Amino acid sequence: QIVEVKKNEVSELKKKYSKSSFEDSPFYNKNSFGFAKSISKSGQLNLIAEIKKASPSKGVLRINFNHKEIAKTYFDNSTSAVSVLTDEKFFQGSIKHLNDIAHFKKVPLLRKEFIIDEVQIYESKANGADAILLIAEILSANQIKDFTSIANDINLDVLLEIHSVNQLDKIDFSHNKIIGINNRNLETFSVDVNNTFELMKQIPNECIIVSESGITSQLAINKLKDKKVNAVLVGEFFMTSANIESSVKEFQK
Ligand code: IGP
Repeated sequence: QIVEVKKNEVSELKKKYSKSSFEDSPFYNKNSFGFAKSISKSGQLNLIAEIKKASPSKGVLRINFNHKEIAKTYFDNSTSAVSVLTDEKFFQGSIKHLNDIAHFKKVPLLRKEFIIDEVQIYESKANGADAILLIAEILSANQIKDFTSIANDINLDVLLEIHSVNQLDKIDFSHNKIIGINNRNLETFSVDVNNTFELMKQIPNECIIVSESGITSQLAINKLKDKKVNAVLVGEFFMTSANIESSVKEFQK
């Protein structure tokens, strides 16, 4: 269903823009902040904090949502990177949020979107992203390979997301070194951090591992630290917190 919506969005986007129209953006020719480096600092569990107004399973997560204020809180509390949802239909995000935040960013920005066409990769760069998400489930092995090269050519890192063993054979780990393991089952929406530990076993050691979704407790954080996971991606826990700043601090203890 999401992919159908994205196909329409992409065809609209392509009517308006081509690669060259994005090249005029002030962000396009600027160097990126290194996402891979920032989320793989050794001896710590690096935090990628997400800006996510709503989710398909829970609806609106935060009433007084202000993307710039949240970004500032994340920047000022030494997060390793910030993830910005740009999908409008299901997450109430916007590409404008990314662009606004990019003007005062202090850490690398990940564009959180369902990418199915290269035009979205150019659009990401033009709006200040340092990295993009690719979701193995909705892409072919060839698309993963091509989109990764296109992104890397314009200085964007790629976080490749998987959530089950079925997707492993689509991946060439010599090209995709940053692997996100989604703990959320996309059919039932249930979350289980053990999914990270199970899938990690099948991924080469030199990869950077990001555990995604459903991380809401210090217990989960400690387990992830123990197993030497490089980074966590946390959205809902912060979005539903009365005090984002203290929640971020608590998570980084
Ligand atoms: C964050 P959570 O449970 O902390 O809000 O999860 C992030 O992992 C989640 O938003 C996410 C996502 C995605 C959203 C992971 N993969 C793909 C949209 C598309």
